[in-house]
Amino acid sequence: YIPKQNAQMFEYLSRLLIRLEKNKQIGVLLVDKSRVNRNKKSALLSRHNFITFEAASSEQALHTLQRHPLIKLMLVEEELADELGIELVSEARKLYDKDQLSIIGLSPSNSSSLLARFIKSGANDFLRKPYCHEEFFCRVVQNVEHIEQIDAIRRAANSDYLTGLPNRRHFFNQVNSTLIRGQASTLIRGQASMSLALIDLDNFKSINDTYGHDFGDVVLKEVSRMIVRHFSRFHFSRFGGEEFCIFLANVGQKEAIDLLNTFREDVSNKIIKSKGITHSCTLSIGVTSRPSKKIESMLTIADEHLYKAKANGRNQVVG
Ligand code: GH3
Ligand code: MG
Ligand code: MG
Ligand code: MG
Repeated sequence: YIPKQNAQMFEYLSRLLIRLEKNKQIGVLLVDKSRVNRNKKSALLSRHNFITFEAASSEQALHTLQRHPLIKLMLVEEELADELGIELVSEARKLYDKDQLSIIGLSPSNSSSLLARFIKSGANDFLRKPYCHEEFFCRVVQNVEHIEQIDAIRRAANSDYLTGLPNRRHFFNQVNSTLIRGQASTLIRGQASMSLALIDLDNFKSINDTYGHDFGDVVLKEVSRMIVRHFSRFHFSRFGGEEFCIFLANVGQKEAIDLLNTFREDVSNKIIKSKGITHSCTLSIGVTSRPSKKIESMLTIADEHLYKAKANGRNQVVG
């Protein structure tokens, strides 16, 4: 399909180019017991820049999915080398939600009930054989875009708009699942070490009052960048306003206080410049290293320590 008018043509081509660029990051898994058929589909998809993976059996398919997180779409034939396509779809669905992995079932047009069973087993879509190339690409792209849109929504829902840092909700989810997953067993035996720090900028209201809200925003963004640099291996978030929170898994009290003091000094030495304004800021930190199964109880203690840091004159870590 080639649009007639120049303007339409231009729009069509630029959308196509953007799509082709994005496809370079997207893996598609072709599950088909026939190598010839796999190769045909693979050649088609490669023409559109997709990264293709192939599997003949259900077992191979699940293995490949596990090894390659780039795979966002799986095309499944009705009969595979070891079991039926719909069985693979059900198994894959137990491991990957519809918003993580799109699945398209492929089947001859005379078996409508099979197409329905693909959907019931968890496929997002199906394709009747024989299909033309254009239909093939429409379905592939539509399902890939669906995953991308959900990804974009998820990213927006999990991050703070001003600083780009994970927001409070995302932070809680991440830390709670870390606590449930890994640490739960060692925690019960009293072996886990972990620390939680609450960071609050000092006299931030007066920075806003003196230099304006925009400069305040610049300060928040700069401090956020420094948090990313110092604490990349941990979970952190913009907790609200001018407060940040860091969860240091497998870090005990002494190491936590050292790391936080290094960060605190780095911030206080940083000269922040924007639109002719030059200023530096300090921050206070409350930290607790008493492990708990509930992040909420660690937060309460960290907050008490933060209060002490403020009362003691600010620009310090209290643990
Ligand atoms: P303390 O040292 O006791 O923490 O004093 P403070 O002035 O930092 O504390 P306070 O809680 O009184 O003030 C926090 C200020 O942070 C008030 C609020 O306007 C400002 N703030 C919160 N969110 C933002 C933001 O997104 N941008 C800017 N520029 N300011 C913000
Ligand atoms: Mg505050
Ligand atoms: Mg305050
Ligand atoms: Mg403050």
